[in-house]
Amino acid sequence: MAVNLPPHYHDAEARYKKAKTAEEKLVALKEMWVILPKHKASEKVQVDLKCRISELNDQIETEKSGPKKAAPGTFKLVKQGAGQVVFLGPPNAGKSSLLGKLTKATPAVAPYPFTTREPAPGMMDFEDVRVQLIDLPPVTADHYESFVTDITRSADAALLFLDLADDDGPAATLATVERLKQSRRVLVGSAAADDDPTTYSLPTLVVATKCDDDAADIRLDMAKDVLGDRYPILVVSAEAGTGLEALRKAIYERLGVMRIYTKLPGKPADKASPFTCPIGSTVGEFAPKVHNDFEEKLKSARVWGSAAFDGQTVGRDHVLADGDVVELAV
Ligand SMILES: Nc1nc2c(ncn2[C@@H]2O[C@H](COP(=O)(O)OP(=O)(O)OP(=O)(O)O)[C@@H](O)[C@H]2O)c(=O)[nH]1
Ligand SMILES: [Mg+2]
Repeated sequence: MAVNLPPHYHDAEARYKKAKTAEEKLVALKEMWVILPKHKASEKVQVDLKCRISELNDQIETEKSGPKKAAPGTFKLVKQGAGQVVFLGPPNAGKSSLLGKLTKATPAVAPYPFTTREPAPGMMDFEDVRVQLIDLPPVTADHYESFVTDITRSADAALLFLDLADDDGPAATLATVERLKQSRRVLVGSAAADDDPTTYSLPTLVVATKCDDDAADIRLDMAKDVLGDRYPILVVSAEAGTGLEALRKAIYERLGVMRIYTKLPGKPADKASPFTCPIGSTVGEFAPKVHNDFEEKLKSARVWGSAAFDGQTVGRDHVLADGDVVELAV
């Protein structure tokens, strides 16, 4: 969709291009953000601006915090599957244990805090899709690995851990939320309007772990008092295997994506490996996922499922639904 940008947006963009320092660039980008009309047609530009503003903020912060320490690990995790979900929470809450239960990964698990030091990915199966889960070192008021800032920027959702075997569990979980906020990562329960370009909002589910503990119920009530209804809460036990299937489903649903199957003319649909795209995507938005060329060259599509009748020819603006089968034509 074309975006009509007001002339003073281009003036601000010119200032951005001329800017020499990160601070000057940031000022110009923030002006562009304020001027940019916020509607569906400008969504791509909004995301791009937010990314650049956040990166510059991080860059300025790192520069201010002094000379770089001997190359602390930067972790580039290639996104795979229907979405990327990061594990955030206090130490010893059972993050790595859960990763081991939901995926084939074999992270270190230990009965003491600060066991996990580096990001550890694993792929979780849910029906016919896969979701990438990333276990991270714990986040507390005093312990924060700087790479968490980068990894949370690229993630699609977060699991926030609550330890039901620890009396301090609710307070420790809140401390994680507050520490992330300091690094402009805001964990949100519902898709609230996100007007602040300097922060990243991550759709979040609370995972209350170790529900096999004798006093888990009492602590869960305490946690509900503290957290209110900010986040959906899923109660699990990695040890007893409780609640894991419901959690898989909730994680997939938190991603806000739908499954689309493709087919070639005259052939049956490929039901083995669906594509995924944001709920509400149109044919025109979905097509480039299959091949970049479709962005320009797509002429029409036939749709089975959400169309008025099976195999109906539809245009780029047809809104797809979960489970649709699509045949694309150039
Ligand atoms: N009772 C019980 N214990 C659990 C459960 N899940 C994990 N644990 C125990 O809790 C301890 C910490 O587990 P980890 O998975 O290492 O916790 P973590 O959150 O990854 O810890 P850090 O890496 O230090 O942040 C271990 O002793 C686990 O055996 C559970 O469902 N029930
Ligand atoms: Mg761990």
